[in-house]
Amino acid sequence: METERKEHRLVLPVPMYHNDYNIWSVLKNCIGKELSKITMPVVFNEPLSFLQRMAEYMEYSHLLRLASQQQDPIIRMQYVIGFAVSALASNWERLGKPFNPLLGETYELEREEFKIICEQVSHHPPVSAFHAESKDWVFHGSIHPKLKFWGKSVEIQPKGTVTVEFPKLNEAYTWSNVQCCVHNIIVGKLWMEQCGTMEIVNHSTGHKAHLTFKPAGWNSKDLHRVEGYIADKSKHKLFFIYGKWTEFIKCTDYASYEDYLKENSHKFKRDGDKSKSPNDSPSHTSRKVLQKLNSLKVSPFKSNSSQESVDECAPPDVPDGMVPKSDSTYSIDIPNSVTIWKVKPRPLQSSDYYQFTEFAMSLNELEPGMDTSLCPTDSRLRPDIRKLEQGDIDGAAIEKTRLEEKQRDANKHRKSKKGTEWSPRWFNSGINPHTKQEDWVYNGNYWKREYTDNPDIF
Ligand code: CLR
Repeated sequence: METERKEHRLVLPVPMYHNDYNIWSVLKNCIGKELSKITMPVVFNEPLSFLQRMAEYMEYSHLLRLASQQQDPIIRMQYVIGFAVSALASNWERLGKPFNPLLGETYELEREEFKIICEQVSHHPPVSAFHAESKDWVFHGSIHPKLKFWGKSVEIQPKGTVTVEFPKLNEAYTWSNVQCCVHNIIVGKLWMEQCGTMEIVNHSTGHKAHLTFKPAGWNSKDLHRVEGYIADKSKHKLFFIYGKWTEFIKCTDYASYEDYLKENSHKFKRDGDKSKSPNDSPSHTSRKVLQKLNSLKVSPFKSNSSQESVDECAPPDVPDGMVPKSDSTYSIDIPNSVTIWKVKPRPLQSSDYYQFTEFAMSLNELEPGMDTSLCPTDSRLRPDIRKLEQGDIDGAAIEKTRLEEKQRDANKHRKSKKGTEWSPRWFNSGINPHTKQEDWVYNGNYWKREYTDNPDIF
């Protein structure tokens, strides 16, 4: 399974075209529409399909290998948490819209440690399914991004569950991703946050991780913050988890966290009494400590009662049109903490290349040999995405329209003929054995590389 280490491209062929179009002029006509029905001018796109964007979940897949190597189920859970949160990191500042996958479009990626196959299994509603595997783990799921307009912001809920399996350990974990909110769609600069609760369940041992992705909140002090705990099956909290989905995830045993809370409330009083320096005025210090404590206390203690309120992407306390700044001066470090995951810095040129990570830069690369091996429905062969990548915006727009019309005609044709309904080629609809819910199950055939009777979608 493990393939040799290859060099991948580090940058796209040309820098992006920076547009100053107003996104609202397009979106105002799209209220209530399904994400797949929103057609935006290509200048709002990034040169990747949503299937490729899904493959970005894999950037830190080594965490799954580390998880599978642990004897202790709690440490395994820590790495699975690290993986689940790290999978969202590449979304930071990525405000280009990936191309809607065409029905039947596929995307494969083979790397040293894993291979993944993604397929657009349904167009209305848009559902993308994926299945990744390595020698130690399997990771699969499906995503149906659901769009909701909230006035000045848009909320995107990635409906669907994802599952990690460690076959040798006979263990499975499932969770659902939190929603993503894009703000300032009418005026100002777009910015994004991920909010809500994520519950990661180990179906074999009953351990659960309960994570809260916080809204930026007052003063943006909680921007990108994630907090929560790991509990055993009798709901005893064992570990405290904290970090930012854009930067890192750490954990410490729950007792150390509780001690830290107590100690810092004393410190808060002492500092208030003694501090003399002007920059460290009592009110300044106590406000800082208070902020810290508040931020720490919110989710773990109120998690059950406040679940509903954080689940909805409330309007932010950030002023309209403004982009909140992450406050890196205020970073908590609780004794006995271990870092589970840390983000890789973005490449230097990232802002000229759609804010891509190094991993994203490589996803649409046509590697030597792919011309003969690749399935003809692969996203890399989409002419509209390729043209945008090469900076040919007009060409990309023409191709995009052509492909969308071609897809519409094919749908009409299938509807008019009985017995020609679409069925996905690599996934079957079925029941997820762990959640007992409907899911898309990989049929195991893609990597045989027998690509015959390919639908003509490009
Ligand atoms: C976020 C992480 C989730 C899966 C997911 C689903 C839909 C994606 C979203 C992620 C990130 C933001 C996204 C969105 C679809 C469109 C939107 C790429 C990857 C971009 C920013 C376009 C916004 C334009 C609107 C204002 C219409 O697990």
